[in-house]
Amino acid sequence: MSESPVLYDLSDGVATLTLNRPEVMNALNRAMRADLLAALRRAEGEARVIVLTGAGRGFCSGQDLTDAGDPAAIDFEAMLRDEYEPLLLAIYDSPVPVIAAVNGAAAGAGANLALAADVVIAAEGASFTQAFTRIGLMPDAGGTFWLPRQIGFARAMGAMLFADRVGARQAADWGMIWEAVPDEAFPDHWRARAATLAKGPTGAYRAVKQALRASAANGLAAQLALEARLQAGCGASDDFAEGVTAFLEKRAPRFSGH
Ligand code: T3D
Repeated sequence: MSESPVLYDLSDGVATLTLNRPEVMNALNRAMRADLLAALRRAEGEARVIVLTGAGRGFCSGQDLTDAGDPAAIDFEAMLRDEYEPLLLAIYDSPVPVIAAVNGAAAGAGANLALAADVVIAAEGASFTQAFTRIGLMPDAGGTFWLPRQIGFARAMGAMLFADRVGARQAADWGMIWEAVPDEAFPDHWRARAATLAKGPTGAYRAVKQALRASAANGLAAQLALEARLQAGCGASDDFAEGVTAFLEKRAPRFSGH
């Protein structure tokens, strides 16, 4: 039996989802999309943080260009709506933080899958390429949503028109990702970051995600009202009580995630 296109590991509250088609730089075919969605659903029920990463030397090379048969027969709208959109929304709406640990090339929908995560940590040897126009397509998988917000309109436009490979260091300097880490330090580094979030106040993280996501559409008054409502929830949590107690007792907090 062939190996699953997405490997799943749950350990100490961290669900690690590894895209596992290294021979094609983890290109997304239908089976991988279905497996990834199932893995995300499973993880959000049992993990306190989710990590997406890639097997081998690539993160994800986007749509499997050998998967679709006759390109003229592809129903792009249906495929994006039925297979990509649920994946991207599952990451965006996930109740626990999602880290993309980008170990190598991320291209096309693979780049935008990474950018959908809450935190992107990349090895310095990794890169992000809006490869779509190289094959006569426009960016999809949320790229036209994320990029102008993350790096501004001019850089987003350039990245999409020229389809240049943007190295991890530059991506970090531009604000496209959280951090670029030397290759040799990368595996230990993202694991340490994931462990930190897995031991943190999960409800507060959920509120952070909700508030930041909503800020893209809200005016100030609506955002202030949302903050007040979400903070009321955080204030009623066990984790807030534990955080304050730990502070007063001058010790590290032990957050339960409740
Ligand atoms: O159906 C639709 O098309 C609609 C949806 C579109 C969404 C999209 O994602 S469109 C964009 C699709 N992706 C790309 O255009 C990226 C294509 N790949 C690359 O640009 C490069 O491979 C990478 C930058 C990712 C990595 O470059 P490099 O030099 O490190 O590796 P490589 O030698 O190019 O690739 C290694 C192997 O993976 C190679 O196979 P081989 O020659 O060893 O047998 C290559 O053909 C294969 N591979 C890489 N990307 C894909 C792929 N095979 C299938 N699909 C791929 N996307």
